[in-house]
Amino acid sequence: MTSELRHILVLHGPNLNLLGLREPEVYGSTTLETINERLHALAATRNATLRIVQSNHEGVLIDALHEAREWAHGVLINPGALTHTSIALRDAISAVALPCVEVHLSNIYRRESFRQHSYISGVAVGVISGFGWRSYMLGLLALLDWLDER
Ligand code: CA2
Repeated sequence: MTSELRHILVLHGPNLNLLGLREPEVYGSTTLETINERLHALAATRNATLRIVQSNHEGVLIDALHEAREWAHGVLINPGALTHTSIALRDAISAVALPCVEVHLSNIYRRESFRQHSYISGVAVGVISGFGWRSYMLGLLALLDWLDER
């Protein structure tokens, strides 16, 4: 069965541009560019297209979400540290009312207590945390399956 064509916004939050270049013991040695290539390849197998935005600025991520109302079917997001701080990002996800899957490279529940609360999870369809770069692949598959069932 061929799925309907889907358009997905992928958002990477602050500092994720440094992936693979710093702290590989925490976040792995795979670069963001490689993750993006793998996401595009996976999306192509599922009749999905991706627009990918990385920003170190909360407002840029929020603007991308607002614009996505016009074209996207869903959102895959690693909010980075904004996960633990940003009510504005949570409100934007809630306002655009697009299904959103939250992903994290690390298992945030095994880390410092300040990382163990997410403002985003309460407005996400689901959360995948702790599988390194594979969290993104699992998250994309979960989002596309979720959309297929609706
Ligand atoms: O595990 C994740 O994916 C995080 O969202 C990553 C965030 C962190 O603040 C969250 O608690 C969990 C940090 C992203 C920063 O990425 C870096 C990559 C390389 C070097 C330094 C930071």
